[in-house]
Amino acid sequence: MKRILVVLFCTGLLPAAAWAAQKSVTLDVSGMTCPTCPITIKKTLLKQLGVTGVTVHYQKKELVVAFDDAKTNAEAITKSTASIGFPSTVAR
Ligand SMILES: [Cu+2]
Repeated sequence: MKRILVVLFCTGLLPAAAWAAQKSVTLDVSGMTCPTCPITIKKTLLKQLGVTGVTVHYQKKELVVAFDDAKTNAEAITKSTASIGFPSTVAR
């Protein structure tokens, strides 16, 4: 009986793992006022679980954040930038 439960548990998890995908989100960060701001933001985000890459477009005050959607999401990323003083919104 125990064995059957384990098998069900494992097969239940497999599809989620297989579908975990790299996604990216573009964020407007109007608070980036000098060239060192993005460096701070980038450092913080790259320490966050699931974030795999950060590209900064300082001129446009935009960040493109690549992440693993099984581990994090756009909301967690915007919260993270806000926690260090850079509120951000998802760009449309
Ligand atoms: Cu700055």
